[in-house]
Amino acid sequence: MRTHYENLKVAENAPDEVIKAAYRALSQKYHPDKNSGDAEAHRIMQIINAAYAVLSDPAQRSRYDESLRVRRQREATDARKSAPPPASPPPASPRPASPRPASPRPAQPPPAPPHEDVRANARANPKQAATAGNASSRPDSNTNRVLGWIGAVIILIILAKVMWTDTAGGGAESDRRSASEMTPSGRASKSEHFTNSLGMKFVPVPGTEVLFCIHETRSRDFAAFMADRNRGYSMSGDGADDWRTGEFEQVPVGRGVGERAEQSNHPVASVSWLDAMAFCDWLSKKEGHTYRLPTDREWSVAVGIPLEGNGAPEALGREGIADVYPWGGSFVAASIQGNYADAAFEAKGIGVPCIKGYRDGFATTAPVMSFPANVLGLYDMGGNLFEWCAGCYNGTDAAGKDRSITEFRVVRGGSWVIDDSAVLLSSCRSHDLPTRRIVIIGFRVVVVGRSGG
Ligand SMILES: [Ca+2]
Repeated sequence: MRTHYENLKVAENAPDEVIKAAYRALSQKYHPDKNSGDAEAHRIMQIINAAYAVLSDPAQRSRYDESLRVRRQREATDARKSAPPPASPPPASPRPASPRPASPRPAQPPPAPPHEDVRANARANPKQAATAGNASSRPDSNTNRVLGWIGAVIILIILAKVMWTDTAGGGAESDRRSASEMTPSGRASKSEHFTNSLGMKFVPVPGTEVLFCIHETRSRDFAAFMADRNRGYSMSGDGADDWRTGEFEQVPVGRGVGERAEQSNHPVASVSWLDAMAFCDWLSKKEGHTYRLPTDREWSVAVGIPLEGNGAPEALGREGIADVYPWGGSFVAASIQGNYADAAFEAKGIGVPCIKGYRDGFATTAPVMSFPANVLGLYDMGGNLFEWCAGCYNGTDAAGKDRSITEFRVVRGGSWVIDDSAVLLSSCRSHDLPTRRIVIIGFRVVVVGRSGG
C-alpha cells in the first residue's frame, strides 16, 4: 500500500513547505478544471487531497508517522517469521563483495586464472622465443603456426594485464589507473574544462578521483538520452513525462516559459535516481568514459566541506555543520548567490514562505550557471535543484527515526522551493526513494578521471 508521502511524491522527512509545494504541483496537474470528465484524474485528486489533509496537519502527521512505524515493524517481524531457513550456499550479501573475499583455502589448488597460466608458461618455457626464431628455417606452415601461437600468447598477456587491473588492483589504485587512461583531458583545470560531446563541462575537484560537471544536468542533455532509440532504458511509470512537461503554479519547471525541454539549459527535474543512473550508463557507453553520480563524500568535497567525518549522515548528526552555506558563512547571502525560494517564488501567492529580502528572480528553475560559481568553478551547488547522489542513505531522518537501510538514496543541495536555513546548510542531507520523480530533484554527473587538480 502506498503511503501518503509516496502519493505526494515527497520524502518522509520533507519540510512542510516541500509538502505544500508538492501538493500544489500535483493538484495543478490533476485539478478537475484541467481534467474535466477524467475519472482517473478525479480519483488521483482525491488521493492527493487525502494525503495533504494528513501531512499538512502536524498532529495528524505525527500520528500517521507512528502508524507507519508500527506497520513496518509488524511487517518486518512477519517477514522474519516466514523467512525460509538459510539455503546452502548462503544468499549473497547485499553489501558489495570484498575484492578478495577471505574464503577457506581449498584442499586442492584452484585452477589458475588465465593471467596466471600465461605467466607460468612464460616462466616454464624461457626458450619459446628461441623456438620462434628458429622457425624461420622450417616450412611456412610451421612458421605460421608458431607465429600464430606467439600472437595468441601476446593477446593472452594483454588480457591478463587488463584482468589483473580490474580484479587485483584495489579500489584507489584502480581508480588512479582508470583516471589517467580514461580521461583524455587529464590536464583539465578550473579554466580548462574537459568538455564531452553534449557540451557538458567538467573540472577537477581536488581530494577526489573524479571531475565534476560544473552544472546540473540540463534538460537538453537528458533529451539527447531520451531521443536515442538505442538507450536501452524504458522510462516508464508515474511521472515518466514530467521531465518535459512539469510545472508549478503554471510556471514550467526544467525549461523556460515558451521553451521546449529539448532545447533548454534549465536543469532537468522530475527524474528519479534510477533515471539518472540510466543516463550515466548511456553516457558512459556513448563517450567511452565512466560517468556516474557523485558519492555523498565527493559531493561534500565539491561543496567545500571535505572534513566532515567520513561523509556519511550518521557521522555528522542531524545538526550538520552550523553556519556553513554554499555561498559562505551567514544564512542570507549579501548578494544573490543561487536560486532559492525568493520573492519571485513568493509572488505566486500560494502562501509558501520564502527567504525574506532575497530576490533571485526565478519562481521555479533557473538556467544552469545563472549565478556565481564556487571556488572550484561549480555552479548551483546550493540551489536550483536538489541533486541525487550515488549512495544509499544511511542515517536518521528529521524526526530522528533510523533510516539505516538501503531503501533510500542520498539527496544533496537545495532547490528553488527551499527557504529553510537548516535545509540550505552545505552539510544538509536528505533522502528519497530511487523511483521518486519530483519537480525539486535533479542530478549532476561526474566523470571518473584523475585531473591532477
Ligand atoms: Ca528563486
